[in-house]
Amino acid sequence: MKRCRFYKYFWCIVLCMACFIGGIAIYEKKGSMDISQAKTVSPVKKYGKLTVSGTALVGENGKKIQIKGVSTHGINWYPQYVNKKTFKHLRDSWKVNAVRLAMYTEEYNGYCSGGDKKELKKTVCKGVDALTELGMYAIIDWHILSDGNPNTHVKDAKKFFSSMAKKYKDQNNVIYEICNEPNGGTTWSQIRKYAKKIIPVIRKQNPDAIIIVGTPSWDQEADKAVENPLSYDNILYALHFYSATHKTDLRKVAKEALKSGLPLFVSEFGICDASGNGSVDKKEAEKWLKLLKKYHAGYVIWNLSNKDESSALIKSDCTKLSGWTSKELTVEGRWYKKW
Ligand code: IDC
Repeated sequence: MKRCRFYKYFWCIVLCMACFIGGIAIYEKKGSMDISQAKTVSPVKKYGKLTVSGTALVGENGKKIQIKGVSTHGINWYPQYVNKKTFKHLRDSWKVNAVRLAMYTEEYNGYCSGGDKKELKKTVCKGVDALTELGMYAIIDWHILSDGNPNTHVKDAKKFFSSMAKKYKDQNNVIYEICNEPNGGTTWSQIRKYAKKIIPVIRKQNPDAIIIVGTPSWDQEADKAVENPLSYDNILYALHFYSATHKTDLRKVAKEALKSGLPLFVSEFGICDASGNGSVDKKEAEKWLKLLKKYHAGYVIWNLSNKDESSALIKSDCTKLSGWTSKELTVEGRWYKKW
């Protein structure tokens, strides 16, 4: 009789233990599923349409998002990197949430200097469509440089942005950068004049689109925009730095602008010198990124190519378009991925 009761308790205890262990296993499995599922939630799925609020971008979920992106080199010269597999690798392995599609306007094969307009537009659209499928933000960059003053090609710009905005008017992931780096003495009032022509063209299609506007002297005079900002919502003002050249002085301009509440956006930066080449300065770059983090201001690194220059992310002897090992990345590439 006693022996019988002992067995009854024994099996009861075994059953309880089995339930307990099984419960833990199910809980852990569920937990790990949640983690892996969280990984596959794309940036656009999570944040949706963005609006500018103070110095930050805010998603539909009410949360701030800091754009951490990669810029292509000129798609006029390196179109091979504009594809879904490359961008997917950047999203999943580098945790990049945006890609800037840089289209030169005046340089060799530029959109306004003899380049194949149809082909260039096709490449931009291929990039936007790939990013849309991946749930990433797309920045369409009208990459003026040697043209200096954006008014030089204002007619072309109007047509280009009108057709892009028409095509993407119902999308929540497209950001328009209307002039890369005004330079050559172009004043803020000339940039404003240009912006007032282009912004309405985009906003006619998409009334709340996020638009990035360049500032004088290669996007370094944010103070001019602080003095006389544009009277539109959802505008970001560009500031560019190359950390081996631009240090405390330019950072002071950025800091003052951010402190005053100007929504700055670093649509291009490098950790080398302003030529896109030369030695790198990681320490200065980290000081920059810490400042930007404090204000939730986004940044995009230059450049996605294997050109033989320090600002390229991929080594020149590597022709792979994704899945780069750290040995196949340049110093800048390795640093950014790690950061
Ligand atoms: C550089 C490229 C280089 C190319 C040159 C064309 O890295 O390969 O030959 O443009 O003129 C910028 C510009 C960006 C520059 C980059 C580096 O926006 O187009 O790219 N830079 O010089 N502003 C500051 C630096």
